[in-house]
Amino acid sequence: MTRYAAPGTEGAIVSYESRYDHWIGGAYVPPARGQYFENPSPVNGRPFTEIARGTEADVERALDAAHAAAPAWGAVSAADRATVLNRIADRMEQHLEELAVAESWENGKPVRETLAADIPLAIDHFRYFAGALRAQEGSLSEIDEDTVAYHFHEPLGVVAQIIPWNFPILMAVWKLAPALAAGNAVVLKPAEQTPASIHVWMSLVADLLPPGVVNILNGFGAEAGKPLASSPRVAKIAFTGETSTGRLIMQYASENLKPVTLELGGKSPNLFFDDVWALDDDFRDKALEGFTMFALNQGEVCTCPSRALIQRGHYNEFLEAGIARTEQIVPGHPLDTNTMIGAQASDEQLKKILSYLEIGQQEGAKVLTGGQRVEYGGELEGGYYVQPTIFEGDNRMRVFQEEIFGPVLAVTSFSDFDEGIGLANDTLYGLGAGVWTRDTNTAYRAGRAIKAGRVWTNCYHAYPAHAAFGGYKQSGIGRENHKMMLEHYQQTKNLLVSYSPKRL
Ligand code: TXE
Repeated sequence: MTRYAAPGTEGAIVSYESRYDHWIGGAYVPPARGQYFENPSPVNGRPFTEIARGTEADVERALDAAHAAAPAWGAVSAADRATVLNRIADRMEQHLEELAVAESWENGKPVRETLAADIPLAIDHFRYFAGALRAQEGSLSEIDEDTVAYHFHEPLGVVAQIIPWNFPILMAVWKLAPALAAGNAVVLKPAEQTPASIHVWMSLVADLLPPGVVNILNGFGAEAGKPLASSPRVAKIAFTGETSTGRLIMQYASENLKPVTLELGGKSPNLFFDDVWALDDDFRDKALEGFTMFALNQGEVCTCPSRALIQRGHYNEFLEAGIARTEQIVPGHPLDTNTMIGAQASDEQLKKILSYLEIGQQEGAKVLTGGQRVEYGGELEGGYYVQPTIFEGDNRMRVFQEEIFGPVLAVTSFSDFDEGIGLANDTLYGLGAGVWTRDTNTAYRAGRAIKAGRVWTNCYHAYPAHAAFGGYKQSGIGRENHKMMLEHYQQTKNLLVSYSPKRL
């Protein structure tokens, strides 16, 4: 077991600046209005740095820098752009622990996850898009024997990216890697709850990128995000966040007819068919692990498997074992490598989760385990901690229908395939889902029948760079990850050429 020292204390491996301005054109630029806001760590609720409060004037400055940098970056050869991406990955790998601790301290998530998942996945994302770019090809259509239509990929130019607070570095990288690979310059706005770790990342890789190719604009949604997403000077807006914010982003973009990709909320079902219990112990064990995944990242994952649907044949046994397994999740200090559940990302999010713990009980859902805030003393005093909680109820309840974004699971049963799929699809959302069965026919039919962009089958919460990720229904528009993302950040140029010596 390792216990990393908190930033600012003796032996710490990451140090934050006491203040972060905007990162624009390869340098720190103070906010036009001179205002800053405090950034607390969820670990103890205490501010550890202050952040520039961006407004429209800052957005314009960031866009000026991005426009100045975009043509030259777009003209860099694919091989050289790929080399830059690979160098960024190498640099991140050299500083893996530092980035992991920075991310945990700012977001409250356990360092065992940032060390093993968040940062390695981000590193791999850069490497994947470096490779995908090298392998990308244009195409040609033979119109007739003397006429050819060539199709080229061109960068969009300057793109806006607005990200949330649940995976600050990984969400930034999911958007930055394909956009940079495709030859664009970026203005990225981090979430106001977690703006600092992306600056730790930026300072580590700044020398590898030409100035102005990546600009980090700090600030709040309405003050900095809105003018960015409303600007006619961006060629695309990529957004991850709440569904209602996604609707606003689309409205802003429609004014200037700009394309959007939206990665929004979810209420993902996790279906356990009867044979999971009847089969061998190893598989049962794996499924139980899948059941507890609702608490991963404190439940602050858009694909959180927040509804467990268990087939009736073995409902009681499975649920009992699932509760026991959930109670083994180790809570504690996020910088302790033993800890499996850390702090919620913000005070606001903590309050939202606690309000749902009350709502669930008011509407008659039964608490099977958890249900309380955890208040530690000492170093963790003032932090935002919640027990993993399981509600039993029915799918019409609010705790089954609304995105809580905390370690809160709603459980119910189903009798047969059709009822299970009906319950799985009875939600406004369609981002993720899980299916657990060894019956290949059931697995295939369930996977195809669930209206969600990703259905994990006999696994959950895996996010490889080369699998497409995104939502059906109100969970979003477009995809992230996978080489198809390059085209989300490119224009298609068609040259239609006649080689015929004949007159028209
Ligand atoms: O999201 P917002 P919030 C869900 C989750 C959570 C809830 C609220 O249920 O409890 O949303 O979180 C920027 N114009 N998800 O309030 O507001 C904002 O500054 C432009 C699911 O944090 O959507 C931040 O950078 N930008 C989700 C980003 O949008 C605006 C992850 C996300 O904030 C803006 C996060 C505006 N008008 C929350 N308003 C997921 N799908 O992963 C806000 N922003």
